[in-house]
Amino acid sequence: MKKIGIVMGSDSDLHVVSKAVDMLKELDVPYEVHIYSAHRTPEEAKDWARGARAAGIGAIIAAAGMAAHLAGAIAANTTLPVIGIPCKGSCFDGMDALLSTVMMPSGIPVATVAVDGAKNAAILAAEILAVTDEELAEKLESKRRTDAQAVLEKDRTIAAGL
Ligand code: RP5
Repeated sequence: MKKIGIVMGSDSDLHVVSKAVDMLKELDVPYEVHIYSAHRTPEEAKDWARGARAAGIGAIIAAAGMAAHLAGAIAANTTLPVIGIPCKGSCFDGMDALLSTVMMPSGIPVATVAVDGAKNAAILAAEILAVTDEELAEKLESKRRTDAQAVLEKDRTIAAGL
């Protein structure tokens, strides 16, 4: 199976990214994790993105906050699908990172999830791999069924109790 490449701009993003790691673990999807910054270590970020396909990576998750150019800088250096997670920082409720991640120029796409939306980033990355992996596709279907059951159980509880 291809693996997911996860990169974050700083270890201060780890509390967000760990939710993506947890989701990939739950789905038994292999991954590798790095800290590279679009601004502080631009050469290392570029080199990793350029080597990602040859390293067996099938999709990339890139998380960053503030002037969050990491996902775009990675996407500029690979044609693998890149999923951006804008991370909420101390200002602007993450709007700075959201706009920096989502507003990509035509030709270099970044599939941007919600601010701090690490779990969805992992699910989307798994869905990309599942296009050619029936077993993973079935795991994703099963998770949908389980999640739906959890909602219906809450519905039964609230309907009975109010
Ligand atoms: C971004 O700047 C990082 O992704 C992080 O969200 C933010 C702050 O980084 P630190 O100053 O905490 O290392 O590049």
